[in-house]
Amino acid sequence: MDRELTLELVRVTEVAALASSQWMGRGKKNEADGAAVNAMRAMFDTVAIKGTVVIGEGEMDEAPMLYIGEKVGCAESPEVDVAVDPLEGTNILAKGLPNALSVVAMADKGNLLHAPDMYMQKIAVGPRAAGKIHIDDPVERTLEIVARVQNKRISDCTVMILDRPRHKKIIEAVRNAGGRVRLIGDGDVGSAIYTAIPDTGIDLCVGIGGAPEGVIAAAALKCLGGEMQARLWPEDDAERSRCAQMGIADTSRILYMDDMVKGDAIFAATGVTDGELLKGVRMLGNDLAETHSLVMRYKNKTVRYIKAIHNLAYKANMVFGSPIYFD
Ligand code: VTB
Repeated sequence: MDRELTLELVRVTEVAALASSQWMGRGKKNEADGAAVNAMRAMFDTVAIKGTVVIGEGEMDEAPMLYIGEKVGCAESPEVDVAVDPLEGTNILAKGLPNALSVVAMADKGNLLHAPDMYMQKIAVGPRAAGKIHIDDPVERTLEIVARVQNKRISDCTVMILDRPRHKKIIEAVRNAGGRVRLIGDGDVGSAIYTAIPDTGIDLCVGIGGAPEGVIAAAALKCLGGEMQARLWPEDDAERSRCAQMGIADTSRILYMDDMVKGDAIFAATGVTDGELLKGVRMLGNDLAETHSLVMRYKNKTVRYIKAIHNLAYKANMVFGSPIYFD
């Protein structure tokens, strides 16, 4: 994968963020997601790759675009695997809450885990704790490690966890150990990434979230030198047989970074609503819109933050499908 692809990938998340942000706070998550998908799909057609969507909007029969197996890009090479989440946090965007992102990860063909749409148990940490944690450690022990390597007290550590009944025990355990908990409604791609960026104030991310989101987050953490460990979490026999089909017969198996993302990786994210890491899309008037993005690549470790001013009059078709204004 050429270095230039990193900047190409930002264009893809930017346009998806611009499109979905038009639905911010309107209570319509499906429309918001649809707008992100359409825009991202259209922009992918301008990127010089021969890409296959391995993590996308669903199976071919359930998603009209960016479905698993769909080909994207306008060139014959390089052959790459693409993992997309055009709008990570559809509910939070619909409610106008923070931390909605548009994200894409890319690796050489065959190098991304084709995670099925099911749950995944995850733990994510930044570079200082990478290599030192274990998914099966009690969270109290993980907190001790994360605090020690960062020269912090446990009481200074914040753990980001999806606000779900299934996390009741782990939330209690963190609090009893003296740690702080930030509960989020959605968006555990972001929370995993925040652990690897010091000024977000997030030290650890644990819990059960979507498996596709887990692989995307692993690609980002790989570029940042952090670590994610995971385990697929099938809920019934149909899901267990899907795991077996993809070569994971033993679902208790721990997935390490290389199991999820091999070799080089590129990751791009654009903020849709304001978040810990990126500002959301700002409408500046006169058809101008501002986006904030992050793009990085495992091979060279450069982390770029890109602020862009877009003139929507010049990309209305790409962003809106056709010009749509909410008067
Ligand atoms: C998480 C979260 C996503 O799904 O992966 C979550 O990061 C897991 O599913 O934004 P549940 O909502 O069933 O707990 C999302 O909320 C949506 O994909």
